[in-house]
Amino acid sequence: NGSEMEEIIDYRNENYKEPDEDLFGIAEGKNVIVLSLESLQSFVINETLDGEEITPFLNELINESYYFENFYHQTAQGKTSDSEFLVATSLFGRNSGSVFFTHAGNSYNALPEILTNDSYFTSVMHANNKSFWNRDVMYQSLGYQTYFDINSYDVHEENSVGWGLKDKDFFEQSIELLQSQPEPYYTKFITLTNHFPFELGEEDRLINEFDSNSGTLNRYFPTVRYMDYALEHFFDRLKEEGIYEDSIFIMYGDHYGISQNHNRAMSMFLEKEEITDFDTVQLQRVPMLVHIPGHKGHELRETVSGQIDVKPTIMHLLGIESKYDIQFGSDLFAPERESFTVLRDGSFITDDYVFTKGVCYSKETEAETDIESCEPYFDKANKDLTNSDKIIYGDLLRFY
Ligand code: GP9
Ligand code: MN
Repeated sequence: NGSEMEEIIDYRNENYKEPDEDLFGIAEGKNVIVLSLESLQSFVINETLDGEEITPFLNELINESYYFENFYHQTAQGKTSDSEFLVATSLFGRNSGSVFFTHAGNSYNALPEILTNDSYFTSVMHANNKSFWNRDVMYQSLGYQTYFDINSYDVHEENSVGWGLKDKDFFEQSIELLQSQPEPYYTKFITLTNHFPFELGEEDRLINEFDSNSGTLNRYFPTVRYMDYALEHFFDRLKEEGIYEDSIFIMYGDHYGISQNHNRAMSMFLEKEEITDFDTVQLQRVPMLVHIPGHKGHELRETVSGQIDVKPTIMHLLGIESKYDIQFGSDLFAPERESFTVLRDGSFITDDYVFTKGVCYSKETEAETDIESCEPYFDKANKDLTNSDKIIYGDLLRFY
């Protein structure tokens, strides 16, 4: 109702952070290419397996990008769809089920809608059935103009593995679709090959499997390596076609690929005695890159952040104010941003602490510490989640 919304607006205003003046509008009028990277977690970045880099292309690209090394996924059961929702709305998905199914009819004022109204052409490219995750319905609520689903791709046995079209073929076939769009465009790509159960043909295996008791973790490395290879090919093709220079790139891992069921194998790979609850939270980090061709200021950023922060970040890079938009994240580049993020299960992370399952951990010692150290953040963590939930359950943005 109205007064509930007033409170939420006040909360939003208190938490709003001004953008960095030097970056505000830096990508105005450029194409925006968003890459949702299936099941990619940060623990593989700049790591090797049997002496081979797992993500050689991304490791290089990170040096020419803003790379957020403490960026967390905030998804729950809605997996990819939760990540899409977080990025589009700067609201949290549900703590169970998927908001893509339960609240597809709400008003959202989502990023695609904002950009469509700002004369962008907005689309999603993903080689799956359009109704998967109820995308065909939800994408309309989010304001996408077009969804290039499996029917836009030539998919057959030879170019498929696991869940469907292989990433390299997906990107290759997407070039033509990109070129069919009016500029500037905002287009999100959702990759597929690095999806559980991480199947891959022998011809695409560029790195060994890991050797542990978990076939899942073992197979994860070759499929991550393949996705990295497909991305490299995509960037090469974008350069060849002259698309690269006129675009900016936002790339992130959508959610974890390796669940806690594989902790023993994971502890072998990380060379740790065991995977603690602290480690489990830290393993929820996913890569996040902002790559602006020709830009000189690219650097590593340590700010603790999450998918909730992507919407204001993109808006500000494109020169669009976000002050009057209801959001629970803040611009990753905002000079005054608070280094903080809350996960959907209520765990939260700051520069110095990790709170999870009722325990406060010091990042420095990785051990339990006084609960008092985490207490100052309890209220914010709780309000971020509950206010966001109120908006979704009450469809409150229809009043705004
Ligand atoms: C399916 C793909 C994978 O279209 O996005 O979904 P997920 O299982 O990761 O949520
Ligand atoms: Mn996914």
